[in-house]
Amino acid sequence: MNTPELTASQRAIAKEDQYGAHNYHPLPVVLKKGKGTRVWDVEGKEYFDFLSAYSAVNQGHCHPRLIDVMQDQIQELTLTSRAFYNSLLGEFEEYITAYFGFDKVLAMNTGVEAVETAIKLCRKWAYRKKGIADNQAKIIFVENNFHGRTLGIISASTDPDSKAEFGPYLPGIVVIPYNDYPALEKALEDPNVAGFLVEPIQGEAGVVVPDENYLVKAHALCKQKNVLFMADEVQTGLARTGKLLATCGNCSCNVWCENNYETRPDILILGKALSGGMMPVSAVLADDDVMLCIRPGEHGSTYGGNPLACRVAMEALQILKDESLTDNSQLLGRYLRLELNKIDSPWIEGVRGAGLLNAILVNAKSKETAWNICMKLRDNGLLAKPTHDTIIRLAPPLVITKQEIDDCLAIIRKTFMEYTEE
Ligand code: IF1
Repeated sequence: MNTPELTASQRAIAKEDQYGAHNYHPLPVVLKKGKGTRVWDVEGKEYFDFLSAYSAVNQGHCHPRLIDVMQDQIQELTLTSRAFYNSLLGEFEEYITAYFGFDKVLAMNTGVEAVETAIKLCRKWAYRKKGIADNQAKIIFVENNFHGRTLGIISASTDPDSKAEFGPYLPGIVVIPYNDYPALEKALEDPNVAGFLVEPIQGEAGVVVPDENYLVKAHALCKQKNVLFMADEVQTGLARTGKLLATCGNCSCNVWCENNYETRPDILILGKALSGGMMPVSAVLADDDVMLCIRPGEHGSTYGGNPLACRVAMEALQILKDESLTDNSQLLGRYLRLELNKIDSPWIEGVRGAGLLNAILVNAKSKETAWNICMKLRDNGLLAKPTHDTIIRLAPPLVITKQEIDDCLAIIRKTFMEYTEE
């Protein structure tokens, strides 16, 4: 039915509401175009994107080099399945293993598939290498984790929205507090523990950065106890936190860092920006002693390792290097936090983050929720998504310039000043 009194945005929202499952609560803005750090809605209004599709478009929207390789590859070959070899998978595997310094990679599609792959790999290793009795392997997770939405991984969730009424859940999971070394020490006393899976910085929990020595100590303890340290860098990886990976040491990536890990994971999980927003591409990296525990026929995916994904992923990784996006993320992230901290607003309780993965903590006593502030930011031309009631995530594409950061700071200042005037 034609309802001419509605705007184009309202029509699009009504359609989703009528025909789509109600499994999301999006900010009311309907996007139809993106370029670099900007997106445009169906009415033509321009916004700075401060979510970057949850860090999937680190390279910026519709990066011309990604468009080029996609257009080229799409005319050549897109999918073979793994029933046959393809001419790009080996090339991609060589490229990404050298890039991150691991023996082997297993290509998947979405982030959560890569997480599930890591769990399966860890269990195989537990039975085939560590010698844990069949079906007894346990994996340690931390509270407030977010690793995706499959039944397997929500079994480790502590968020009722993600988990409740989807049971029964997967066994073999132990959940301990995050950033709590003694809790990990205690959990690792159990000889049936095979792995520890953690986000180096927690995303959905509200950009929670652990104490400086937590990951280093956790990593060392895992090594000592013969437990696999698995890093979910789906969101924190690929230059987002000002380093190539959040598990890297302090690297200055304009002098391209050669796998300078501080806490080198036994299993590294990547996704999101691995394709720069073009298509789902994820990967699990490990050395031979772990990766070769999975044998032919034991794991896979129709689309995993497809030639199009391989081309796009190599280009997406090469862009991080060529455009020094780790450096840009580190420098502009530091500058952004410095300037945000200068905003004198009773509504802001604090600012935290690493690189260009940041959050403003909204004063819980304020009468406005993070959601309402995000609505005002939207009106002023900046898109950010709240998490929980009091946290606003700020994560622009890493191709953002200093001038653009200044423009965005002006929008954020203006928005918070509007509150102070009320
Ligand atoms: C949604 C959050 C971000 C992730 C980590 C694995 C996955 C994710 C560390 C799974 C996915 C997403 C998915 C998105 C919302 C989002 C998110 F708010 F829920 F936590 F980014 F902050 N590991 N994160 O963050 O990857 O299977 O989705 O490709 O709508 O659920 P996926």
